[in-house]
Amino acid sequence: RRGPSFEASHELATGPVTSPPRTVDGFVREFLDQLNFGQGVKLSQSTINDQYLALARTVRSYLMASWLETGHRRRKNPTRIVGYLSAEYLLGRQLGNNLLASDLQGIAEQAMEQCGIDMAALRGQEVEPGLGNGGLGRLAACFVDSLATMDQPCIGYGIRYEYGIFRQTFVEGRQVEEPDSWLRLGSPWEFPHPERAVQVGFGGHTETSVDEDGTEHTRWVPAWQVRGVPYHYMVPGFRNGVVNTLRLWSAEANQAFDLQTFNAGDYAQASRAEIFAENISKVLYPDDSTPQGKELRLQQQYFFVACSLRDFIENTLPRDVDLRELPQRIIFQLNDTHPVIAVPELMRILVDEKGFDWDEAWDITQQCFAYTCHTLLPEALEVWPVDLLGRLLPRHLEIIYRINEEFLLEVRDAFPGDEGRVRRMSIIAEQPQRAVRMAYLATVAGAKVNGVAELHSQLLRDDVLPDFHAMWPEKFTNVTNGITPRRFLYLANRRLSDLINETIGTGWVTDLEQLRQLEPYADDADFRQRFRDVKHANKERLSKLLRVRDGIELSQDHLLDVMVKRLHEYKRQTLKLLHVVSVYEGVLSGRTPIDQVTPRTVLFGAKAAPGYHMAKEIIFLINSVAETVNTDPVMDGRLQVLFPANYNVTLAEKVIPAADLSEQISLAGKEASGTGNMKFALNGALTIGTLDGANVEILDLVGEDNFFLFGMTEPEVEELRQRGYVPSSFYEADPVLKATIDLIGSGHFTGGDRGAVSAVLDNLLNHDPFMALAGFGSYLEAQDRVERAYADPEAWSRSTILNVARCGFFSSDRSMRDYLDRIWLPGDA
Ligand code: OAK
Repeated sequence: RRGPSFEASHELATGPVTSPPRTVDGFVREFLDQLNFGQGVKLSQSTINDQYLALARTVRSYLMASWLETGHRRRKNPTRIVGYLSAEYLLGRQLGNNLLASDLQGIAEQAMEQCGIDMAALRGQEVEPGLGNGGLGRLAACFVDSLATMDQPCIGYGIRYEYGIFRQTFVEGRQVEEPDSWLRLGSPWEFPHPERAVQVGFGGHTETSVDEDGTEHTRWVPAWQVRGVPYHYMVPGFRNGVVNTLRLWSAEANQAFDLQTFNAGDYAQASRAEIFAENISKVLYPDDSTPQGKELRLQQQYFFVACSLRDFIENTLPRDVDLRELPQRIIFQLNDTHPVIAVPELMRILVDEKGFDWDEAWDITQQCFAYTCHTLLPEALEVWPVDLLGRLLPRHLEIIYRINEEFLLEVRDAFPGDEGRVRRMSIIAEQPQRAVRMAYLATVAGAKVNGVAELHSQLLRDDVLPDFHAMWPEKFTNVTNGITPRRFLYLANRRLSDLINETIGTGWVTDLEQLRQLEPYADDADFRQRFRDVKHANKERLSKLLRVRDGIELSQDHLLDVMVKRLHEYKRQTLKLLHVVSVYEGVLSGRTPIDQVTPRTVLFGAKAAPGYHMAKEIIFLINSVAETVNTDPVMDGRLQVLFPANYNVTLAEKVIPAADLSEQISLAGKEASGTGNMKFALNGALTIGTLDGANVEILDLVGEDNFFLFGMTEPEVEELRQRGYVPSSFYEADPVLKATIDLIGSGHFTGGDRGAVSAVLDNLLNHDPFMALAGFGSYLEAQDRVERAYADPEAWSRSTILNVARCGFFSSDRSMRDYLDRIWLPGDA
């Protein structure tokens, strides 16, 4: 299609692949080619979807040469590469990011204009790949972005779910989940590679034989197999000619297996087998940090790590590399415990398939894995019942038992006579049922174990894995999370980026600490005005979007107070709601004159796990309060509660740059890190928050004058729990809290129906596991400070600018540096 020169270079396969010319005309030509030959339509007859697909494929064409070149360079230069194993990647839309990375935004816009096409409409056509639940999945996406930008070799391994995180709608205020069929209109960013498919076994039994030397050999005989087909995604670095690969696996039925059944005449069974296999990558489990212990989930986990290990060892690692050198070639980073079954899988490959003896295999395995923990909630720590695991992966269970046996010998050696410790540390839990503790397995096998913020890593050492820390203190380290400045500042907040570029240049995009140079401008009245203008324009943009997307009106002149994150009791959306109701109740009861209410819009965004009853009740309560407060004339429009449905990465990119106030109000000691907190601060919102997760580090960096701190410290929380926490005593002691809760309890927000909100209220008054009532007083007091500060626009702007200037630390590039220095390539530093 590109004429003889392209054909020739392709045919000879000697020189580098050439990209289309980086001109508007070159772009238009490639685009029209993609439309005509890729989509099979003429421009005049094309739909928006045709145009979007052609545009995406055009951008792909420009990145292709870099992709091939990067692969070539990596193959020539053998180093230790990162195999990031993650069950989730919450990528967000690809078009804008890839245009930004390839520096084609300007050209593409002009090209589309030349074709008479509205580029914004094409952007809107993309359905984001929502292959993750929340923080953990989005972090993985930020990390692969940073590694590409830093030209670090990395393969991201994961699952190509046919359905990502559900689409949330509200029906009469209640969450309804709809399937997310993100592939329906085409998936221009992926490259299927059926020729690189691998086989994955399940079930069956093990057989042991003894050879002439009397050595035992065990072999796993699976009962059924599925085919894992890799789909490759480009992960472009920021304008550096690097494109790494994200390799997501899709499960397919095995033709051979099906055909046998089919030929035997059992058609129904043949198609059942197909459905069975394809089910494995059908849908993302929508539970954020609450594992369900479902068999299909374990199948997903094993499926993708088995594919990934097979792919790396057989298809990526050069044939001539001795497997004893595996640790010099790969480090598999375990993104929480979801991929931990990779540990016995690698042992199985080395011992059963490659003939290594146990000790040597274990030595290799221990150098090939590192483990990141992303939670502190005990209920989030994955355990797999041994009967389930043994049924699905009998050989792996044997291997886990052996790992545990040898590990417990080590424990007895280190702590003679301490059988209590041995029981506590066993990888196998005995109560309430025999089960494998995946976090323990990961800790035993991993060369390093890290938490995701300073406080989290400390609690991990002291509270979650103290025995392991006592045994191997050097194993434990911290890497504070980060976010990619490309997507969450440059792409999401073009106006602020332009202002920054004009002021300090563009170096910050790949070296975020350069934002420090903005500090002096906090005292520059002209700069502050421009900073406010940016915020105002971002609010306007959000307001337009919400009008079209949700039919919601956002008031321009309100303080925009935002709480967006998964719905979880520990995150305390109810505390935010209690604040809202208290403001309303104050006016309703005459305690607060209406002209003393700071005009404020509270914006929520949150999905609840479909099986998490309490979370869904809280969503209903938020929607109920919103409806009443928004329409009650007594408030004179001064308090608005908005809850656009289906919060996702795409919406985050519009909401975060518009926010004034960032709500990070989890109970201290519960939020491992948080990453939304970083995104808001970097976009010039001030934080109201507790000393939890990475809030602690944000506060340290931005300073107490530029952060609204409230609430108990983690030790204070523990102390209160020890003393015996009685939530109702807070209710009795605080008349404002009492009036607030009584108003909800009266049925005021639910058309007089008191029962409709009783589950939430009973829980708060009688259990309140996350101490919302205990936090209420100090939270309200902090909100007062917010309003006083907001009343002084110059001082407020100064603080927001200092937040931006001092948050360079939270670049995921820095996180990746830390992983490289502390975990992946220690000694190279
Ligand atoms: C999900 C499933 C199991 C365990 C943890 C998670 C998870 O999403 N954790 C979140 O990870 C983020 C990235 O490290 C943190 O910022 C959040 O605090 C944490 O809840």
